[in-house]
Amino acid sequence: MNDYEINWQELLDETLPPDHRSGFVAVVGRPNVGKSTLLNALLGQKIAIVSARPQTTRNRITGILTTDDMQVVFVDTPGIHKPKHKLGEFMVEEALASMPDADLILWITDVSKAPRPDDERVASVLRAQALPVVLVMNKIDIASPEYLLANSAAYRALVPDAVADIAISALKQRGTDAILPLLRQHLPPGPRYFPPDQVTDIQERFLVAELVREKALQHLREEVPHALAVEVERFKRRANGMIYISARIYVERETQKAILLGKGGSMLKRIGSDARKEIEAVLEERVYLELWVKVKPKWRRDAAELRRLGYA
Ligand SMILES: Nc1nc2c(ncn2[C@@H]2O[C@H](COP(=O)(O)OP(=O)(O)OP(=O)(O)O)[C@@H](O)[C@H]2O)c(=O)[nH]1
Ligand SMILES: [Mg+2]
Repeated sequence: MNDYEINWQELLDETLPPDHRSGFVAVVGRPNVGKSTLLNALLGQKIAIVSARPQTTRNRITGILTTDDMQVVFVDTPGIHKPKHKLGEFMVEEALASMPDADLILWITDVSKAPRPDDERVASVLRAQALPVVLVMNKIDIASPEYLLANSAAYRALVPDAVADIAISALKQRGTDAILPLLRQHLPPGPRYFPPDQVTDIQERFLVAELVREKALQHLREEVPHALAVEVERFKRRANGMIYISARIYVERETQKAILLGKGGSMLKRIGSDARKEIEAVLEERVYLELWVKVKPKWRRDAAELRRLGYA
């Protein structure tokens, strides 16, 4: 570099305190333990959908938290489980792929329950790698005191080399304040990787599809939710200030389509209305949302379909 060139990176870094820390934090664990709930709580903003059903998250989702002296790039991941189809295999691969790039791993567990085989599966992956692990024992708000001690001891025993452990409730935001100081302690010195005002790298279209899927997950029962995929086909900002969105919901069977539609289309209407309200709140714009349902047999086992839907 010659004398006249400005090194912008150096200028930017100059404004950071000398002990600035940063890093990538993979948020991993078995399905349904509260990974996405915790990510949203830490960011103070909803970027990952949440539901009472296991296997809600299907992709890696980046959430960026910037303070004066630290930038944490969280990567929320699908729950690690024993996959039953190609979609499941993709999800588990997504979760595992978050680890080699990470500086630290947050292992989220549900301390209201004893470790399950999927927890043991996660723990064995964690023990086989050299990254610092922070054990997060979530859902203390529903953990009965008599089991809390035994369960937390059982989780600790699975990761004897963990650099720290902490008991929290992501839902009630209890204990969550202690997570950032812990991360600061264990993340390496480093620069900001993203502009300080950037919270995520997900696209609006993706978030919209996810919010539709979340509402469908919340309203539907039994096996239908897992067979759902949502594709945003049109996303247009109109001159009148409204966003026009058209999305297609895929299911695998006619019977699932019938359940999704409900009597006289009432179920789909409810899902659409809930989704529209939340999309409007998140995008802070008025939205017209149109939903369509299409049967696509066995799409979860079809490599080409999965690729098209962003699960590849
Ligand atoms: N009582 C209680 N429920 C919680 C807590 N954290 C999360 N939940 C609930 O647990 C369920 C699963 O939460 P998610 O955040 O979707 O869990 P996840 O680990 O991201 O799940 P997958 O994406 O399926 O792997 C939801 O019903 C949440 O409301 C908590 O601290 N206490
Ligand atoms: Mg999740």
